[in-house]
Amino acid sequence: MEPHQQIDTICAISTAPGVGGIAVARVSGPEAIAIVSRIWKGRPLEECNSHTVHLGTVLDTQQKPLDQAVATVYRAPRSFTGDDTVEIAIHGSRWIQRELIATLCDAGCRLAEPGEFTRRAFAAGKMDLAEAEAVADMIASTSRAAHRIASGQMRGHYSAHLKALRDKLIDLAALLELELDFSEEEVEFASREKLRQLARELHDEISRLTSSFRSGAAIKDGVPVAIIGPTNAGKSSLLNAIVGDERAIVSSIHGTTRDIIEDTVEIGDYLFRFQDTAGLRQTDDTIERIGIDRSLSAASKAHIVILVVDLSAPLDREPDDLTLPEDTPCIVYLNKTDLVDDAQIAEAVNRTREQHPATTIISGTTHSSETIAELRDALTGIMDRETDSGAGDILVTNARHVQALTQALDSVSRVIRGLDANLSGDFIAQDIRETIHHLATITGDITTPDLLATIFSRFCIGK
Ligand SMILES: Nc1nc2c(ncn2[C@@H]2O[C@H](COP(=O)(O)OP(=O)(O)OP(=O)(O)O)[C@@H](O)[C@H]2O)c(=O)[nH]1
Ligand SMILES: [Mg+2]
Repeated sequence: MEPHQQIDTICAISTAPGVGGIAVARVSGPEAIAIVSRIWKGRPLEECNSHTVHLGTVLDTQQKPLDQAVATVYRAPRSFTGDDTVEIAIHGSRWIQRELIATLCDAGCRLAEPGEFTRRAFAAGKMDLAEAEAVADMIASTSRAAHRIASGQMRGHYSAHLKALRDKLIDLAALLELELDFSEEEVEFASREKLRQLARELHDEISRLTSSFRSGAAIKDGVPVAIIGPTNAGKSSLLNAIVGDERAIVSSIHGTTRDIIEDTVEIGDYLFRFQDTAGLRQTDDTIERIGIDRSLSAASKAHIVILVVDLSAPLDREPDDLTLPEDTPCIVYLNKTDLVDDAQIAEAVNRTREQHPATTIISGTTHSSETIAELRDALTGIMDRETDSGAGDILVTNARHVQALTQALDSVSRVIRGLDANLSGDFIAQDIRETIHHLATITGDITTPDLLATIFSRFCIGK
């Protein structure tokens, strides 16, 4: 944890840049109330209690009235940062905002750096690092699911989970010490078995957290869904129907789409990032070939793949290029049911089920809102199942955390190997300490100024 030593008072506009009905400037630090008082006409703020709101007038750089304003006073330590804080709500003109910040700086403030308010909250012990990072995720959240994960992390669910893991590791270390103490006696065998069991439990839990990153990152940034399949199957028609817009060119000419066309849509709790791709077929055309390579690459990177097949086109096998990624959920969509009879549909469904036993199969036409609704439900269903499996809401969304977890997994694997090989307790204790260390970097119990600078510089100014 950082030492809590605030020397100066900082200020920034905390609302979004630009014009708005109202803008809010935040002033925080030991001199916050004194500095705002210098530019404030109204009830003296020095006399005001914490958590009170006051109407008054703020002055400009020439000590003339700038705007009618509302000031909210928070006294240390009962504020976001832990220091005295005043939030000033003004009319949101760009000029008023600029002038207010200039006046505050003249009166003794310094302009805050990105994320500095949150960094001070962390330094004051108001939140740990994972919770502070969740503040940024919360601000960036674009769907109900992303918001749910971030708000759980902000309220400390994730940190509590990590702390429980650390406590177990400390137990493990304690058991090991016990074993060392009694190494001459019979107690050794029982402890080793217990140690092994505990280490395996920890390994499984850290491994589950590490692999939750695939879903966590997809939810945070928008779930990438690649729409692939042979030319003319109706991929672009499908994209347009799902997003409700003529986003991609549709034509009966094979090879119409040459490049990836992306659009995002919120469906249920999730934001999906759809990618319409160039149709797969044998070709000598250089540009088309590049497009097809991009389609295959999109499919390999996607979180979910929708394979579109034209039922009216004779096709009893998939394009040679296409091998569906094994661990990627796939929906096979049999399109253009309006052009074939029921027996043909049934036969195609059966054949697909044999080829891809684990996939969701949907048949229909891109003109039907029921088909589109069915596809949308299939997509949210896949995400619901992924987020429901495992330990509730706890999904890792942060690349820094997954890196630390991967290292923790490495060290805990060494603990298990050490126990299996009957290594001396000292060696094993070293690996346990390393595992604890890696977990501690996530919550910021162990940290460096460089790391903090990197994390908080990604925040916006005013947060
Ligand atoms: N009858 C019928 N035609 C459809 C359906 N969906 C798409 N089409 C038609 O199929 C043709 C190809 O549609 P596209 O959406 O351009 O196909 P694509 O898969 O994007 O094709 P490429 O970009 O060439 O790979 C167009 O003429 C569409 O109007 C459907 O459900 N029924
Ligand atoms: Mg197309």
